[in-house]
Amino acid sequence: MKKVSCITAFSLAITLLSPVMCHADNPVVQTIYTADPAPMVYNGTCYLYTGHDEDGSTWYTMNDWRCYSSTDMVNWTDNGSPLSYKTFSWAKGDAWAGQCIPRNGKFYYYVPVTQKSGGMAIGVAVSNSPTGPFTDALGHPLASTGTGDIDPTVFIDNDGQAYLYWGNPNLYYVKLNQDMISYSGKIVKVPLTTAGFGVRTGDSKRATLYEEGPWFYKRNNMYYMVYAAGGIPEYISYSTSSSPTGPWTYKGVIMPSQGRSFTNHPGVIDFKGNSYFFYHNGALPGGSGFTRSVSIEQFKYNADGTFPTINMTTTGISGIGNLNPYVRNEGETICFESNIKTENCSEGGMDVCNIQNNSWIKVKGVNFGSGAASFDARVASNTNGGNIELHLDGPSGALIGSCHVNNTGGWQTWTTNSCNITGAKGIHDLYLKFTGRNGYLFNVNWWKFNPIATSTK
Ligand code: FUB
Repeated sequence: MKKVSCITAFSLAITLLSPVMCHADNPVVQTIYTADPAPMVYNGTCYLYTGHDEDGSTWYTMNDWRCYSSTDMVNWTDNGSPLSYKTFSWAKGDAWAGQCIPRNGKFYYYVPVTQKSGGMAIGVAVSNSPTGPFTDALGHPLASTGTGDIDPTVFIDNDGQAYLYWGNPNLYYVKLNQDMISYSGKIVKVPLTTAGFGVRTGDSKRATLYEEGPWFYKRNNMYYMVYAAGGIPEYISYSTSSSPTGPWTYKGVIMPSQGRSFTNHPGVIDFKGNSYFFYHNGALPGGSGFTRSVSIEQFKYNADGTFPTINMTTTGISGIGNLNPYVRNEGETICFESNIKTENCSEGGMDVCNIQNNSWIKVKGVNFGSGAASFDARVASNTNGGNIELHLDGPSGALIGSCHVNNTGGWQTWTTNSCNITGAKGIHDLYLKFTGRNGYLFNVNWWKFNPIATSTK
């Protein structure tokens, strides 16, 4: 296993900030920098596709996309990287903002990349699974105008017609064919009228507020185009239409400019009866316009379908339902964490790695019901190991059990360890707090509690 050096300014800052950040649930991912959120609802799960700003970036240094999933919107499972610019043989870099959509049992992921021949273009990758891996569907770009071919957004209307919009500074669209990997007709350049996209002043090149990052969808027969607006720093505005191809009417600002990132990028979904607004900022330690992080806010549409103003928070959102501790839960299912990383696991999926003394993982809203009797964890260690301390409601909250981990003979040599649990009843935030000596202690693949046996009469 390749150990990532995580004793960096980033990790140190996370650790130092832990006392104040331990009640925050935004940003969604703390193990890496993420950007350009693209949520997708499929089969009762919300998949969150993101871009990935490399540590220490001073430009949009982005090599792959990442995928997270959740059924409760607060505990997110890290599914690793489903797609890289390297998947496209004709691309040489710049895994910028994309969006994935399901159709006919397959998943189509539209992304911009820089071509080996120069200039950016829109590619499409396909997979049988929402978590990938995705393969290049065409072996060449799907769409290219030669100018600002970035930030594709895709939507399938009730009549089955799919639309792909994209672009900066122009806004283009095509009508995708049923196969989702070709289109009919020409690429259409949307007229960026001031009635449709607001008035920009002081910029001789742009008359309207539209900048980039469009997010296109329909709700209650109204079509929405939500986008990054206004230049530097960007804010999020939107326009609506009664038709999927406009004309558009400018509706105003949703999220004003805030935070340390001068770009922002929207993603909007309804999930399990709630509405969610995804965006990015520079909220993690070391965060900036090139080291961004995805966050989520819950909101309610106004009665006429317009947006309220949505501000960035670190508190985040309430979860939907509770997490069941009596089934296998992935170590990389995380609400918030301090000083860990994730990596590909030899047993499939991902595992939690680079665990050090006092690292912790918060899992929110765990329902222990009438009580837990014991705890199992799938662990591996190439050093002296350490302990998994199980605390309620805080990293120093009530201790309900402690599970020792020994050297297992390798970072990917897995064994299941168990320990007794006392005092875990009802609903709590669970903290897996890791203790031991210096250096990396052990890795965690999954964990599971076992309930107190109840008599069956
Ligand atoms: O992440 C790279 C670029 O920054 C995206 O394509 C834009 O939307 C902006 O977020």
